[in-house]
Amino acid sequence: MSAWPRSQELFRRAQRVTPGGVNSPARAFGAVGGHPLFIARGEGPFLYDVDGHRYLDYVLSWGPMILGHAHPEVLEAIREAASRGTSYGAPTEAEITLAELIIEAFPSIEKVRLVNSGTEATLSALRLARGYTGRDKIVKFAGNYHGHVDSLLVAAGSSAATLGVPTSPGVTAGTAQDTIVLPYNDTAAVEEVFRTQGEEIAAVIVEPIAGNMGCVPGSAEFLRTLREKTREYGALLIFDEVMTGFRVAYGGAQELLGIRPDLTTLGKIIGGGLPVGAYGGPAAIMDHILPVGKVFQAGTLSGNPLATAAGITTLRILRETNPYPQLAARTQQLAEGLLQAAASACVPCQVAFVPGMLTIFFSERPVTDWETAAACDTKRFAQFFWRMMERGIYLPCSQYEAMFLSVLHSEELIEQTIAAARLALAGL
Ligand code: KE4
Repeated sequence: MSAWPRSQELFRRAQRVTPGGVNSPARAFGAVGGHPLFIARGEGPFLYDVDGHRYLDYVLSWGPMILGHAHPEVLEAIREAASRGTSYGAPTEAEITLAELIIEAFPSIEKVRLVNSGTEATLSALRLARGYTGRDKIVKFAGNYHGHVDSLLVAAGSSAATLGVPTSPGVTAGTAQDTIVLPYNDTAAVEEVFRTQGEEIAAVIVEPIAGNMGCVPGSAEFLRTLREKTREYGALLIFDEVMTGFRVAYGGAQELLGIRPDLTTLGKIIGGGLPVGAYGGPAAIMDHILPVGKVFQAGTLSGNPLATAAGITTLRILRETNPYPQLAARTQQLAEGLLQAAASACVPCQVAFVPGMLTIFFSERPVTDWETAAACDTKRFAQFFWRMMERGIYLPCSQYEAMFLSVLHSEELIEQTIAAARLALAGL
């Protein structure tokens, strides 16, 4: 008898009308077995499923809910905006305010264009880089995921990797031929590709701190080389900070790393749980976008009043409360506790973490790229996943995803998580 009869029933119904019963494969539980849990509501750091169970949420909508679910001020901002209508297809002051908050947080950004998802942000940034440089080739890294952009669905991470289609059918050879895929953190490979093809490269797009093969930080040497080689050969460096923007620091990974990319893509947190993406950079590059320049990009609901209200409120709270030192401390507390629990259970694990993001890898060796991530014991991960779920801890349903903390993941809740992990890892 399933502990989740209502979810089971809803999943059967969902599968009749939507491929796999989900609107994103990341939610499919494909790598852990069983069926997805259907959620009734979220509140603070908790999710409540349709069968009445409560979970401490380490997915947080895959990153956006850094303030926790149903934050009263965010909800009030959405309600107030909605009372004046939901979309006008015309400019509003809120779009300026959200852009100003992003520009203030990211010194590398002078102008920003709001879109509706991280995918739209990365596909737009790529088109801009190609239009600006007049070149075709793009460099990306195995295990990095930048949304479902044709030219980037080559050796992609996240649910593409989880479900075994890192290179998707439907991406034409013509598209893929302009995408060069290198190993992440492989400085020599970067130097070689620029030595041989540098003049043809429009841009390098990278997750400066990868979250889509699990949490794998880029090494200082790797990222510095990307910055140097792109500058030397006139290619643009795109930091995909859809996940890390306003998460690892208010100014994202580039604030932590002290590296200024040419373009930055954002999403998730800047929408406060509503659909928002953004791409930005120096005016000299961004002004190549129509209607100032000739590179086309458009969107019916880009910068819509509800999403900008939620995003503005979220960013203002983050700016005013500066929760990042606390997030860093809580993430470290969890990392240390998980490592100790794994050692006590004699389960070989690695734990990688940065403020607000963490992954426990079931691996004998450190995970530094897709090759080492793919070698993890995903069966053990699946067992751990369900043992934690049964103890009320909701983890991302893949070894190739990161756990996220909210500002409401308290010391006490972290201790409860560690205690659950001790039991879940025992005898694994
Ligand atoms: P969206 O189109 O899903 O808003 O953003 C795509 C994207 C771009 N860049 C990075 C670094 C990302 O992490 C993402 C999306 N992240 C995944 C989770 N790893 C979203 C979850 C999902 O696909 O359902």
